[in-house]
Amino acid sequence: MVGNSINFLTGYVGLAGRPNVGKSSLMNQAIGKQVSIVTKRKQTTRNPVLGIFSSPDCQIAFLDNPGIDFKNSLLLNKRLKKIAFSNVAHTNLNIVMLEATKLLADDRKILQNMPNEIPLLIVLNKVDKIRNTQQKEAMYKMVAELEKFKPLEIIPISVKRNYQIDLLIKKIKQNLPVGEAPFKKTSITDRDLKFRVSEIIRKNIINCVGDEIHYHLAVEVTNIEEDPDLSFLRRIEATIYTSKSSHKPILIGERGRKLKIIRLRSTKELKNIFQGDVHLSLWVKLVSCWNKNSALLDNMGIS
Ligand SMILES: Nc1nc2c(ncn2[C@@H]2O[C@H](COP(=O)(O)OP(=O)(O)O)[C@@H](O)[C@H]2O)c(=O)[nH]1
Ligand SMILES: [Mg+2]
Repeated sequence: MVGNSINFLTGYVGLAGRPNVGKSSLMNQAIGKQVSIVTKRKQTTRNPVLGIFSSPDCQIAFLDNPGIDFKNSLLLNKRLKKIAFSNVAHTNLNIVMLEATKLLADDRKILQNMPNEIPLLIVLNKVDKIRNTQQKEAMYKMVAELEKFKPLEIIPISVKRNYQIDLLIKKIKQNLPVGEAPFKKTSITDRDLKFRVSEIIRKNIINCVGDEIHYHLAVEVTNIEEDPDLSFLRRIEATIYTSKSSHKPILIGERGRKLKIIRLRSTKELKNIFQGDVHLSLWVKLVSCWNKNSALLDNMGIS
């Protein structure tokens, strides 16, 4: 336990918003490590990820949530929406993240559905995209409209440019209760290694394939084993599930080329995490309709 001082501030902060607004990026930036994966694609975050920010006088447990999409009616998506809303129902403080350049119907719907009794900060991310006076004025108008949701504050930030992230942390801190740190100071997430490894592999797949394919795949790490004979080389085995037979050859690529790129890129990142050598084996397996299959989604922790 750290921080048993009476001045120590700590609590859970929920991150909610549309897909792709930059929730996972913010959490990673605040913590200084890749805790939650980030890509250009929607639906990158499926399982909520807890990211822990520690400083000498506070500990913030960020709950990074899947993006909320009211239009997509796939079972996977309905579950993601349910998970996100239930995760912001028991926090000390919530952040709804929007893009500074646009306020969409889904943003308003998310704000309307946030629990009234939990303090709210609204964060306008990607201000680096605001280039002219017109866009600036549009943002001011947006701020005026957002006041009706009664946030504690509306804070413009840019994760990309590291603009006002420290200010945001300060505002979060000011609104957390006094208490003992729930996590070790050195912990950055409560997720286990298998989950973190599977997410890194999934990120590299997403970066190598199109949207249509990434919605239909999942990754499971089946084994992580140290080999003491080979200077503690780690052998990692993972299966990539796809729900469409036509996607299998695309994932594997001509003469296995695509899968090789995915394997090499993932291995490089995993070596950094483990600070040592890694041998990664990947298999691709067809499991029809995993994203519509309630039992399989339960297995993946998406319930
Ligand atoms: N221009 C710009 N892009 C950003 C910023 N923050 C995040 N992004 C990008 O937005 C995309 C989605 O980010 P991600 O964190 O995965 O969003 P999430 O779906 O809300 O978790 C990624 O391509 C990020 O690099 C920012 O401040 N400015
Ligand atoms: Mg995310």
